[in-house]
Amino acid sequence: MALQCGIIGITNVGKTTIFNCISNTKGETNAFAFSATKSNIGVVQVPDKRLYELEKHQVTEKIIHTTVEIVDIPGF
Ligand SMILES: Nc1nc2c(ncn2[C@@H]2O[C@H](COP(=O)(O)OP(=O)(O)OP(=O)(O)O)[C@@H](O)[C@H]2O)c(=O)[nH]1
Ligand SMILES: [Mg+2]
Repeated sequence: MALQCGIIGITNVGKTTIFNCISNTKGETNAFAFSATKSNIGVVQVPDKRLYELEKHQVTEKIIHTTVEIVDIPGF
């Protein structure tokens, strides 16, 4: 895991909506303030074409792309 980041902000501004767009996990969105009580944790894949160029110079058994862990934190 290369990087972790959190989405923070006041309640009902669309944090979970953004989280659902970018991560592989789906959190519950709601039109009511303070609806979320738990954080949602998801992983974003970070494909990088440059790894294939590097592999031409240094052959590897497997190419593993990095990921970013993203945490959707309940609103303040
Ligand atoms: N008009 C509009 N509504 C939005 C947008 N993004 C989210 N919403 C709506 O706003 C409401 C709250 O969205 P959430 O993503 O649940 O907000 P949140 O910040 O995660 O809320 P908490 O977890 O309770 O803090 C939902 O009804 C969404 O459909 C947007 O860009 N525009
Ligand atoms: Mg939320």
